[in-house]
Amino acid sequence: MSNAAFELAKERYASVGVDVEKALALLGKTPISIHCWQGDDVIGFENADGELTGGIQTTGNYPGKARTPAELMADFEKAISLIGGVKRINLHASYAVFENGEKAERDALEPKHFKAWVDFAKKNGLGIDFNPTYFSHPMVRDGLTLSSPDEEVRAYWVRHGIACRRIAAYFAKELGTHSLCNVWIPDGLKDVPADRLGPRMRLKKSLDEIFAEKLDGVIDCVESKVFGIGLEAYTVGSNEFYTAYAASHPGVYNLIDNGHYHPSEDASDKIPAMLCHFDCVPLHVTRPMRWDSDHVVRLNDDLKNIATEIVRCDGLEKVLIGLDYFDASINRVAAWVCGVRNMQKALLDALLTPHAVLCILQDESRFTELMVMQEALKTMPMGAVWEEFCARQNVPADSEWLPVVMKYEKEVLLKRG
Ligand code: RNT
Ligand code: ZN
Repeated sequence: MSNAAFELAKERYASVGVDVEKALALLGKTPISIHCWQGDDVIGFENADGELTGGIQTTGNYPGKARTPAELMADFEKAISLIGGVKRINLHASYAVFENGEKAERDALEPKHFKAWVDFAKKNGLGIDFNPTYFSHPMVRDGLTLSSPDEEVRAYWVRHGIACRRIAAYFAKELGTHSLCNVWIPDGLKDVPADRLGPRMRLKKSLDEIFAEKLDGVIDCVESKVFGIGLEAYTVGSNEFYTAYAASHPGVYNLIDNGHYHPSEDASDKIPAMLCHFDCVPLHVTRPMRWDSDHVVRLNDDLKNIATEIVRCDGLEKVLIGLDYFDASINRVAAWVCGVRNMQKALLDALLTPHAVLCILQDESRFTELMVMQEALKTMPMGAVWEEFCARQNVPADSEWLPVVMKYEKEVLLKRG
């Protein structure tokens, strides 16, 4: 059955040179990697009352957070049933599933501790991305891991990194798709350092040790940050440090988390800059807000700019889109669904933009026409195309998915202790 609003929208887009069917097809096959950690406030399964440390924080006490692998998997399945397109799951090492009371230290994790996730991924048709967990752990001493001057600490975390890359290789092999393996460490200092070089040289050495082994299917990346809570003065893994590291180590990429830069910087502009030099640009898409870098992704200008760069730089296959936010003050399933759908809407909006036409206006210095056309495009009927996307993907429209989540909250989430 044809939808009249969609048919009209299609004609309007055709009039500015946009092929709506092509946009829908591209959106439908663009994978979004969904972070598991929104479901339980970044706690993981190592101990029930685990505490989140490492310069990141969740705030809020909304009821119903997942406490076990079974609960997190059920919640994730509920979320992805409301999201169209191709989905992946992004796991952290702290989400290892130990069976029969068996436990393993982080530096001794093995693929078998993630078999439950592989089964889950196969059942749901997901690829898996991975992150070693260098926070919320007693071996993080004085806020340091891979850059620690204490050789026992540094070596422990190097072993963790090596173990995690092998787990990522296992995901890639089992699931027949790459596994992005992302190093983010909290290492930094609260107050004015006496030495900024030493920690960075130690981090460089640690990374060289971690990345020494060649592993099929693993895409390695490093994630910088400008500061963390309690680590305001100095971050060892800064943007320049990691960008230069990635540029000088083929096979290692620089992950851009748009919440990790100075607030007035437009992180979207990093995408074309990186694409000049790298064949892959991994992203953590989030929403920074003042001092916090992890609010639920909304369809705002920052997000639209990111999607625009991905699309107009022909980056849909090169930019690996992952989300990274955690809000404990609202329904966590809704947080997932809302953020992922917003990412997709931003991509759709970018796919419905006649970039080639705009580009000619720029190159011919026709800046008045460029501005007027950019503004006119803002009121094009993207919503009707989005509704059509949801219908074709068999997921609810915007006005229909929240009741499904609320029913789940009543029947499942609120019954958790
Ligand atoms: C922290 C980084 C990092 C984490 C996740 C949990 O500032 O953004 O990516 O959010 O690994
Ligand atoms: Zn991140």
